[in-house]
Amino acid sequence: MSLESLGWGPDFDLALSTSQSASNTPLVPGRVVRQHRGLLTVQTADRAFLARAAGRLLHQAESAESLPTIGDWVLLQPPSGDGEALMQVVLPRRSVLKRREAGSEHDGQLIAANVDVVFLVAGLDANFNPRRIERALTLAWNSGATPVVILSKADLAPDAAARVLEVQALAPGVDVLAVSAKAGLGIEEVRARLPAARTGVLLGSSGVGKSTLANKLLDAARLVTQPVREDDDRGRHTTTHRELFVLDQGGLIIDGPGMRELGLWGEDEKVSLAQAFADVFTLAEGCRFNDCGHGNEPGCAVTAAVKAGTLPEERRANFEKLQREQAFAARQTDPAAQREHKRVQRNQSRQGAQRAHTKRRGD
Ligand SMILES: Nc1nc2c(ncn2[C@@H]2O[C@H](COP(=O)(O)OP(=O)(O)OP(=O)(O)O)[C@@H](O)[C@H]2O)c(=O)[nH]1
Ligand SMILES: [Mg+2]
Ligand SMILES: [Zn+2]
Repeated sequence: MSLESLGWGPDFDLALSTSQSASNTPLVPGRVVRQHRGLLTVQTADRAFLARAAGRLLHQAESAESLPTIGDWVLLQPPSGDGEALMQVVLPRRSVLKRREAGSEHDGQLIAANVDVVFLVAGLDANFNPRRIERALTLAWNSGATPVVILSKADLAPDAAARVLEVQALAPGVDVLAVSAKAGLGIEEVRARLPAARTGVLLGSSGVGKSTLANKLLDAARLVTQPVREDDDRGRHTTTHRELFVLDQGGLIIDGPGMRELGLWGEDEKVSLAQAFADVFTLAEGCRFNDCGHGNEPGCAVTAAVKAGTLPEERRANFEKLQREQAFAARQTDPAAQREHKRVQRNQSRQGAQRAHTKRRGD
């Protein structure tokens, strides 16, 4: 198996020669193709190794985010006998997909590295929720990869075409595909986005059909799938590890467990929020005040668009919610933002008290 067939590109050549010359033991390049809890499998040109991070790599890591994850290119020191290989170097990533760790405001949890396309999968069944797609898009833009929305189980939706239009309105400039793995619909359109050496990752809640689609792309039932529960339509978290598969056509696809929540965090999201809500940002340029909250402010162009029916109210509300979430995340790390938040809160409670007072007087 050649490294090219695993997605190796010329951009890694330089990184490799630099890292090789800095090391005195001969290291072997390979890609992390399977991740089950802490256990990684690395595929090299010759064979697959079970691998763990070398002590040096663990010590040098600035955070968990610098440790190897699925899709990473690493340099290995092969074991002398049957043991595990040691990962000594993680090559610089072309892209990295991460989400906020549940319960933590700081650490991003890595989902995959060096992906070119993020397939956001949402089922066209009872669980269909465009708001969730909007959130996931922000995360995808932030990764450096290109998002593509897949509306799966299209065979269950008589109005699939209308849903596609609905999601297209939420995601300007993003491809939205109606797909049915069961009926074999839209599969070629997914395939077309994974030419040789390009890596895609399937992202979405448990039970939306990620593994079923991956199987279809692989043309073989190699991945475990399971029916969703009848009563609540929720999946069962069938897939418990992440794995990278090479398709016949040469593209690569990563399947993994479903995710309950795609948290947002950190400063970088400002960029992705601007991309995911480019239409709202453009409207906001027309607001009278620079710090317009797009609520009841006079001269607010966003509110005007909602009233005129050109911007759906839910989209405005979701934009506001994501902005709030982001501001919250920013406050966790930025003292100036914390002070500003306290100041605004104090003003608000003072105004609230004044209003209550005025009202009582008016009674
Ligand atoms: N009707 C219909 N059902 C589908 C389709 N694709 C998948 N399913 C069903 O949806 C259920 C869940 O599919 P999986 O592929 O296991 O879902 P998953 O996203 O991999 O779930 P996790 O591994 O738990 O994250 C299974 O019963 C599939 O048969 C489809 O195109 N149409
Ligand atoms: Mg699965
Ligand atoms: Zn405004």
